[in-house]
Amino acid sequence: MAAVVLVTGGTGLVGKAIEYVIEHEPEGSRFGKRPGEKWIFAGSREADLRNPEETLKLFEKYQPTHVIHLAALVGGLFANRERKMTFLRDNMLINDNVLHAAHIKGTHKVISCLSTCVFPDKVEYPLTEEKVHLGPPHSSNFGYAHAKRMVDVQNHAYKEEFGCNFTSAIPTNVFGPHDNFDLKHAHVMPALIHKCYLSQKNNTPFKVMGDGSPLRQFIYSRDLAKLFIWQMREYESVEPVILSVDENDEISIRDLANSIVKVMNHADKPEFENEINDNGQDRKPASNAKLMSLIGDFKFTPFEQALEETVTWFLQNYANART
Ligand code: NAP
Ligand code: GFB
Repeated sequence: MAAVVLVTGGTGLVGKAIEYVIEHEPEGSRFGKRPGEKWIFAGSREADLRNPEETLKLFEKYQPTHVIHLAALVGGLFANRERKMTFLRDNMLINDNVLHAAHIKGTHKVISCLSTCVFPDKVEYPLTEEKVHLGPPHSSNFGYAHAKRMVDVQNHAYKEEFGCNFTSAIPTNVFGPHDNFDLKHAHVMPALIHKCYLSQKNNTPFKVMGDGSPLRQFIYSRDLAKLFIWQMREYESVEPVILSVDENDEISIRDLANSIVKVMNHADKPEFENEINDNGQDRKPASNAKLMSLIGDFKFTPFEQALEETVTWFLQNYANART
C-alpha cells in the first residue's frame, strides 16, 4: 500500500522545503515522491497540536502511515530567552499529543525534530548523537531544549513498551525560503537578511547583536528536506541522527553578516552592538559523520548559492513573508 505521509509543521520553513523537494524531484527518485504516495502538509489551522482532541482528529482524518513531525513553537535566541516556560510547555504538549496519536492510530513510522541547541553547553566537541543528555543545555533556551530532549526519551519508551518505530533528527541551524523573518523572534540568518534590507531601504545602520564572535553551522532548508526524506525511507533506528553540514563549515556571526552584505549588495558594513550577553552559545559544532556514513553520496548546496536563493525569495515575497 502506498504511504500516506503527514508532515506536521508543514507550512513552516522546513515543511515548505519538503513540499518543494517532493514537488520538484523526479517521481521515483531517491528524494522524489513514490507512485501513489499521498503527502499532507499541515499547519496549525488544520489542528492546534497542543490540543489532544484536535491532534487525534487530524490523525483520524488522514490515517497517516508515516509522520515527519516538525510542528513546534520555534524561535531564535531572543525569543527563547524571553519565553522559556512557553517554549517548554507548548512543545511538550505538541510532542506528547503527536506521539500518542501516532501510537494509538498505528502509524508505521514517526520522525520527530530536535535541534543541535539541545546538546549540553559544556561537553567535549564535536557534538555527536550519544551526547544529547550528558549535561544541561545552554541557559538561553533550556525550555525548548528540554522539551526536545524529551522526544528522544519518549521514542525509546514507546519502542520498548509498544514496539513503535519512532525516531528523531537533530538539525543544525536551518535557513531558506519561507523562513520567519520577524526582527525580534527570528533566528539570526533571517533576522539579519531583514535588517540588511531595512538598512538599505531606509539608509539606516545595519545593526548586528552581540560581538559577532559566536560560530554556527547553517544547513539550507532544501538540503535538510532531502535528508528528512532519506531518513523516512532508509533509516530504521530509534537513535537520533544529526542532519548538518560538516563540523568544519562553522562560520562566525561576523562572517555571516558580511556574507549577507555581499549577497544583498549593501554599501554599508555591519555594525556590532558588542553586548556580550547577547551572544548566546559560543558554538555548537555538530559532527555529521553518522549521517555521511549512512547516506553515501550527498552534496550540500554551496552556502553562497543557498543564501542567494533565500535572499531572492525574501525580496520577491516580502509582502507575504513572516516579518
Ligand atoms: P517554523 O517555520 O516556525 O514552522 C513551525 C511550524 O509548526 C508551522 O507549520 C506552524 O504552523 C507549526 N506549528 C506551530 N505551533 C503549532 C501548533 N500549536 N499546532 C500545530 N502546528 C503548529 O519552524 P521551522 O524552522 O520550520 O521548524 C521546523 C522544525 O525544525 C521544528 O521542530 C524546529 O524545532 C526544528 N528546527 C528548526 C531549526 C531552525 O533553525 N529553523 C533548527 C533546528 C531544528 P503555522 O504555519 O500555522 O504557524
Ligand atoms: O539563530 P540564533 O538566534 O539562535 O542566533 P542560536 C543567535 C546568534 O546570532 C547570537 C547573533 O550570537 C546572536 O548574538 N545575532 C546577531 C542575532 N544579530 C542577531 C539578530 O538580529 N537576531 C538573532 N536571533 N540573533 C537557537 C536556539 O540558538 O538555535 C533555538 O535558541 C534553535 O532554540 C536555534 O534551536 C536553531 O543559534 O543561538
